[in-house]
Amino acid sequence: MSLNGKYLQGIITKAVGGSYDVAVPDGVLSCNARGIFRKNKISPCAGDRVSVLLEENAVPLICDIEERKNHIIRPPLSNLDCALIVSSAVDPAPNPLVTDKLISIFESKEIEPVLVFTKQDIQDCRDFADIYRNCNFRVFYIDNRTGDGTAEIKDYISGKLSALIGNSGVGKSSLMNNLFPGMTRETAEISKKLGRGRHTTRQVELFAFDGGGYIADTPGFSAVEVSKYGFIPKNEIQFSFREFSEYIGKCRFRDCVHLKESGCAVTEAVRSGIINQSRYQSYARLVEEAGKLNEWEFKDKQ
Ligand SMILES: Nc1nc2c(ncn2[C@@H]2O[C@H](COP(=O)(O)OP(=O)(O)O)[C@@H](O)[C@H]2O)c(=O)[nH]1
Ligand SMILES: [Mg+2]
Ligand SMILES: [Zn+2]
Repeated sequence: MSLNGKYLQGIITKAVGGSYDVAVPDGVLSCNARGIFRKNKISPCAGDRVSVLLEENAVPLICDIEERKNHIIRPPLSNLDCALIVSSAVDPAPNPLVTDKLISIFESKEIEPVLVFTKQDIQDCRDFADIYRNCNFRVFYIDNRTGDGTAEIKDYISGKLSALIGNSGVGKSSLMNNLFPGMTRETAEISKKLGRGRHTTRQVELFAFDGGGYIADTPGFSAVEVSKYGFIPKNEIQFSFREFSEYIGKCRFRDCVHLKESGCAVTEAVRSGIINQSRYQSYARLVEEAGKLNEWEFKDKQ
């Protein structure tokens, strides 16, 4: 049967300079994209679900992009189910504010934040991890030297589209190597041997699990540039702290932002120890930062 003129459904696994790898049921096609996307300022990116037109003697052509469930601009990724926020117990130590900011942004995009802790063999950070477990986030511990914990996380992310996020040195490449035996991602040791810095830039690429699902290996996805991933309006930040939800709406003032207001159910829960202090401090910082951004925007428009 000829495939000429047929359309295939697939997912973009790699996008480099106008050329796209699309995983289709029988393999991976190297594709171009219709000019209309560029004209409409839409860049097809990894994670996009697309329709590819096959024609004789022509490069397969991406004709249609399914509506995105969510999208991140830097690194460009669409349709994420979950964000694996990787922190190491030490070197570098976990950062509560950065962690909470990332969680907040992913929650606002309806991407499930999942916490992954490495280097427990060097230092214990269970107290920090428990803050998140108590808020009902999934928490995984990985020992990248032995591979302990890899099977559990693989089980959880199978069938989903996820991305590894975290600062340089937390063990993302080591985890990829453990998830895909036989694959060799460049870890800190290898970079050193090759005389390169840690920040070797690579393209975003999705790697397929045998049981379905993909993981994005995203070197550019560092926690340092967290503000680039998204911006949440000041009044909406409260909704991205899931443990606040049962208190929101119960404050004396309807427009309460849960900072200094009297009769605030959220700050009351913080005082009585139900809401974690460190999480609340991050919330207050994010609101403060968003307030400044709002002000600047406002000034711009005057
Ligand atoms: N002891 C220990 N070292 C780890 C663990 N995970 C990663 N490392 C080390 O931490 C360093 C940074 O790891 P790498 O995978 O390159 O981190 P990346 O920058 O996030 O990709 C390397 O020297 C790894 O061997 C772990 O669970 N335990
Ligand atoms: Mg790495
Ligand atoms: Zn309140």
